Amino acid sequence: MLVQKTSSTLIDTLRRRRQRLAALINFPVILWSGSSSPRNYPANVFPYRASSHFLYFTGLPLPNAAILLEAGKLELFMDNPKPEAALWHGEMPTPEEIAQLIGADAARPMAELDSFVEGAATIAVQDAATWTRQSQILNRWVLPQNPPQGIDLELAKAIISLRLIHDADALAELCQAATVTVEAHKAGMRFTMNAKIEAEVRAAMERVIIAHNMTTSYNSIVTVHGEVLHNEQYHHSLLAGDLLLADVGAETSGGWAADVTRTWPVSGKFSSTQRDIYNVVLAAHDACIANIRPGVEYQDIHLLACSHIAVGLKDLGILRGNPQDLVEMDAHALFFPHGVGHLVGLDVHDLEDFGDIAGYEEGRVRSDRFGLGYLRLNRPLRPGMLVTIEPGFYQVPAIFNNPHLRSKYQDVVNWERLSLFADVRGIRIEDDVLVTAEGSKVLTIELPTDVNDVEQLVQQAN
Ligand SMILES: [Mn+2]
Repeated sequence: MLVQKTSSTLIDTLRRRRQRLAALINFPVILWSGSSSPRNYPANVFPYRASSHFLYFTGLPLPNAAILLEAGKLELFMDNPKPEAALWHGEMPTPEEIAQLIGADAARPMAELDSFVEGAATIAVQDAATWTRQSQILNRWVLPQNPPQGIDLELAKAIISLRLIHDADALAELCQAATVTVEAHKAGMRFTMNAKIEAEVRAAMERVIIAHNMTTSYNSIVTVHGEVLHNEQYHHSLLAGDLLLADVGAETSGGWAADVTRTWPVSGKFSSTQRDIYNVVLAAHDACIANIRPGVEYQDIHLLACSHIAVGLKDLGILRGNPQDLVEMDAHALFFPHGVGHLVGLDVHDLEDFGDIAGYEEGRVRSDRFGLGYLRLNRPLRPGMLVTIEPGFYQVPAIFNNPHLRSKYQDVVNWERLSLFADVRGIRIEDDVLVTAEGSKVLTIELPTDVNDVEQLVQQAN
């Protein structure tokens, strides 16, 4: 069977989602699922991932399908599989059977979609075959790189307002992704002392995810070069003095993501310099989480992390001056250049297909400050939002060797003192935090952050 059976509660959830959408807009919506992209010839394809907006309203990763949403109704457009497909792919459910699984009001062949496009809004799907088809059938450009306009923008804002706040079904899936991700990280820690290169630890972690019939929600980062923020190489040897940074998250079959980072010593024991910096990052992480509650500005959470980093690095003798002044001049960003986190949901950087429309409250734009420009979320927090908290410390050569930055911050950094911390190239500690009515709930709380607990897990080598 192509698709797993859906539960009756999911059908209710899907109905509620489209009724809530209908309450926000007064025009029809057509959402395409997307199609798989070929590698070297049409039948050898990259792993297929349905569009998240399609998944939100159908719960199923159907390829080559579209849905019409109008006044709370759902119609599925999908062709019967070609008769010869059964040879390669097995018996497939009919569109009518799939329509029943997702509580759709009708199933129609794709060719009929043409007669429903009048006045319909849509959202561009990333794969070229699909956005080309969207543009043809709607007779206007629908391009993933263009910000939505007109009714497409109205639709985007309506969907953002729904997807920002997770319902019970979404939360159940997000918790599953978080639980499996925690297990994957524990497996990675326990395997490290047996591993010779990064790839072996990655395999131990992804094994857990794959064994739960999940996928990774983004390309795993498992590296002894944590200072390369999006390092996707796994060939480096693990040496006794190294820290290993692992940013690995699971995605459920319904598409819901987790995003977690831990940093641990390859030897099972942090050096004193590694421990000192780790505890600075951990203090920032803990303070941010302790302050998450409805109404708090996410940018203030980010600035709280910055100020903990500044205080901690000043206490270690790495930064000089008044911590508040250091944050105001963005000196913390020499070591913590990215934002403290982002939205998580059906995507790991949830809703970022709309640029900053989702991440930034209406009327706000990105700052051009060195210490704020990479902040991906700038809204007051509301119950039901899921965000990451992921402060870090990195020694990035591209930053330290930048002549402009080097001269601007020449006097506030004790470079000689910093050189004693050469065995700390990159540390990040990242958890997934749900905003609740009372405050917050850390979905990944079962994964230790404390140095002694982390060391103990690594030392449990199997
Ligand atoms: Mn993240």
